[in-house]
Amino acid sequence: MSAHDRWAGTDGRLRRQLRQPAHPWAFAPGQGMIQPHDHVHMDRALMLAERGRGQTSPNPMVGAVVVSADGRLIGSGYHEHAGGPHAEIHALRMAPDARGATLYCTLEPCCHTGRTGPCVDRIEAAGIARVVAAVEDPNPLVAGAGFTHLRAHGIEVDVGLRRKVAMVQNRAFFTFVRTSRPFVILKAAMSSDGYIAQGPGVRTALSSAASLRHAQGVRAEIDAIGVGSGTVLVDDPLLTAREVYRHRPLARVVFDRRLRTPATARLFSTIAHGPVIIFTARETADACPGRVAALESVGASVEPCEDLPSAFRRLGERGITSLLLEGGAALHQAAWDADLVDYVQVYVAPRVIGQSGVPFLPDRSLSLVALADGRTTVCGADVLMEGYVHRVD
Ligand code: AOF
Ligand code: ZN
Repeated sequence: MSAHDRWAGTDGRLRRQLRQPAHPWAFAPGQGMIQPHDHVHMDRALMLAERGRGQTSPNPMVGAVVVSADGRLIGSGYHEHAGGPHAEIHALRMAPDARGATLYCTLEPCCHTGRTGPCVDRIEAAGIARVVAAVEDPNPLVAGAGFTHLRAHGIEVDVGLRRKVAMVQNRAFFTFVRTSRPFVILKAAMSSDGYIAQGPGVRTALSSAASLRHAQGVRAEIDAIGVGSGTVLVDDPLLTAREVYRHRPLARVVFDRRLRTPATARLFSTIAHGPVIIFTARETADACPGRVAALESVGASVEPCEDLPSAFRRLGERGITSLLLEGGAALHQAAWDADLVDYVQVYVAPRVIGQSGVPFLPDRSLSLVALADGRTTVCGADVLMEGYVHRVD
């Protein structure tokens, strides 16, 4: 095996990702030239978009900035929550006279009527002369038609400035719109010799307080947390976002083919935090109507389902754009084998468990150092290693 093959993982998956050709929307300037100040204004729009993090699902985070012909910032805004005004509208409302101005936006302006009207009409009516957008909207109702509309009305359009940053910012939205399933983060806590528990069914606390706090931060912005029934039986987790700000409901999903989840699980004491969805095999649901009824009586929604891909699609139909897969080992392996993992987050603890432990992804087709755009972060005594399996950009 060559050094490159070792670096890129053993199953070719990451290699395929990294060898993808440049995206056709890699920077495409319009009639004008991109100037240094364009980057500054787009960065401001990206920062504004960030204020919507965790609040806008299933819609994207979007920021917008209006700059007058003589270079003054005359409007800015961001998308605050799904169903509310789009970022462009907030920014234009702040700028009563935007004739001849440039609008910077982190996503292509929309040209359709959804819960709100088309932004392109408002942009045109405001007399905007130029639009600089980071990236095309993958929504099939838009998908380049917003740019076409603007150009057809004499507005100069530049696309692709900070494209990658904008796509990563909205990685859940891009994955959700393109694949009709959520962006999936596989999360695990692992010993330094590669084990996630001391033995099957043994509750093993590995993470430092700093790692636990970091993980709560992820829970604050995700749409759903997923676990296997084994994790419910062994850990009896609450699966809530704690000590972080979270306004929206958090969906909790149990993958439970055999319907082993007890109606007495602590999870059902937290229904006020968000729905609990239990995916089970159709045969199990048919054979055990009493168990289904017991789970439904404590607030669960029991959904018969063929396999993991169809369960993930069902979550997409519910508008769940991101899913944090917390374990256990069987669920991680199933998602990995079905090529449904987009991003991996592993908190590596300075502890050795030894060969009697439960290994993390035992087929060893995942090499943490081969993850794309990989990052390491110190979390107390632990090191968080994370990166992409499927890049969005
Ligand atoms: C947003 N915020 O700032 C922009 C969006 O249902 P609607 O009318 O809010 O439309 C949602 C779609 O509009 C969304 O999926 C995306 O394609 C486009 N742009 N959406 O929520 C915004 N600019
Ligand atoms: Zn819009």
